[in-house]
Amino acid sequence: MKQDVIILEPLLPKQMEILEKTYTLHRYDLAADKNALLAAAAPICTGAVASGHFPLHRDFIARLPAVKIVACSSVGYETIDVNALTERAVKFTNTPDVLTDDVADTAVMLMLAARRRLIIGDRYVRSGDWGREGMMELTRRTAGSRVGIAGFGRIGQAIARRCAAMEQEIAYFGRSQKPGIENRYFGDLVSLASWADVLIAVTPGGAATRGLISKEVLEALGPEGTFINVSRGTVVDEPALIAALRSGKLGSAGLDVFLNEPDPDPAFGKMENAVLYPHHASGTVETRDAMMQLVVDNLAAFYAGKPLLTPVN
Ligand code: 8YV
Repeated sequence: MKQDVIILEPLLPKQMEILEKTYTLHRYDLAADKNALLAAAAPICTGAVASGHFPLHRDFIARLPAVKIVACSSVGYETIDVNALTERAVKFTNTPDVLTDDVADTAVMLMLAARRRLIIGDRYVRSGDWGREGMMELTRRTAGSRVGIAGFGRIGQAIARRCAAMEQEIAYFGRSQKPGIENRYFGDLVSLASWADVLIAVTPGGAATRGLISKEVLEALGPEGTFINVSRGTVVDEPALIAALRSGKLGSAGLDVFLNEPDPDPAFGKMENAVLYPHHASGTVETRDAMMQLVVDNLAAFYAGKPLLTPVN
């Protein structure tokens, strides 16, 4: 007897094909009348597929009384009320580890691109300015510079390993100092930003980190400093970031995430000192395949009564 699973956010085609063969799917994501689909699916769906962008709030969870497992296709899940799931003994899984390298690579890519003005340089060659104007403006060295990492979990530490290979001096900020970590710890972000040449935000999203990178932090990083965000748009005071970049109080930025995705503030598009990326840090064939497969494998483990691969609660 096939289990009934509601698809709130789809996976990639390869994994959707596996789900279609294994379960009876209820495609909330495709439904024209979502309320009607929810009403029909609610009594029978024991599983749900979501992503860290789907607003799976308490009231929505209450409309899925039969669900016992929610498998999420992202590592971040601040839009999902895990407490509400746990209160109902609903298991929840996400996709840690498989995207760590890609996100860490993206942070380094944005750091180098921002500090060495890669996009400006590319345009300088393509436009013929190089021939007309001569040498491009000098940029800033990254090797040997000081990098502060806000959020020192798996991704933060993977970034640190990459920065160490570039002989950067590394310090970190977090809720508390991590035992066994040799890197310098700062208990407050303004001090870390004052110390650093580069500040990389890689904390989780959500209410606890909203506006963590404040105007004061950005200005402490300063006119020669670089801010990198591979976390969530909510983590930084975005109006303050725009103002600091415009005024030159912050030197440059490399941004993979924004407050308003997929239509970020148009001010960013007018900036020469910001390198922009469309929330694509995990956007490789290999990583997205691994993330989607984790969703499939967690569901299979749950229904087989086996331990979940990547449980959150
Ligand atoms: C994307 C991410 O959200 O996993 C996360 O938390 O932010 C990214 O990996 C994910 O790839 C879905 O778009």
